Amino acid sequence: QAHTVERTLVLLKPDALVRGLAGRVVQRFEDAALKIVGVKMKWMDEDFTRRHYFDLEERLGSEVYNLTATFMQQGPVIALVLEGYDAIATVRKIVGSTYPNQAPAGTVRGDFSHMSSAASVTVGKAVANLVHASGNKEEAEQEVQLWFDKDELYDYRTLAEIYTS
Ligand code: DGT
Ligand code: DGI
Repeated sequence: QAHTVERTLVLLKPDALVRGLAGRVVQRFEDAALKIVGVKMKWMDEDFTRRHYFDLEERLGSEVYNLTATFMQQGPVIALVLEGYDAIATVRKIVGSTYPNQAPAGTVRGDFSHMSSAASVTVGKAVANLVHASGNKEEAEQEVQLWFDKDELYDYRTLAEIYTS
């Protein structure tokens, strides 16, 4: 399959911000030559959380939804739109699996967190996994559209693009 330029949504969740990890997490995406084409800070409300995680309750049940929603609203988040070849899969690779205890070292979740879903259930907490990243093309398109107006996304060329074209 051909490699295509994609855009994907990343959220630095409240745990990343309160731990002061935003810069180091963004650095990893820039290091992988992903281009930042949109950024905003937001404190999610109930309505917007529902729209972002519109299918989470149906997929994983109301307990997981409620824990996740409360967790996402405990502080502000930073939303990024990243662009690059196969950006959706590339970002998921850099981020690592949903449960940080299963995410390999070298990934954001593997390096900066260690929580399991089982542990989160016993302590009645959300999985503090630092970032959200769109899971596939359809989700990416829907999420970028939910979070950003067209005029909040920017087209520009990186130095690499300028000197290789
Ligand atoms: P994400 O983390 O928002 O990027 O979403 P994914 O695609 O990595 O994971 P997903 O969509 O299956 O789950 C969304 C969120 O729901 C996840 O970040 C944490 C929460 N969650 C998922 N499974 C569990 C669980 O077994 N226990 C608890 N407490 N939360 C869960
Ligand atoms: O698509 P619409 O329903 O006309 O517009 P929208 O409510 O999705 O929001 C427009 C812009 O505001 C879009 O860039 C998404 C952004 N937005 C970010 N956070 C929120 C938000 N909109 C709402 N309603 N609530 C939020 O918390």
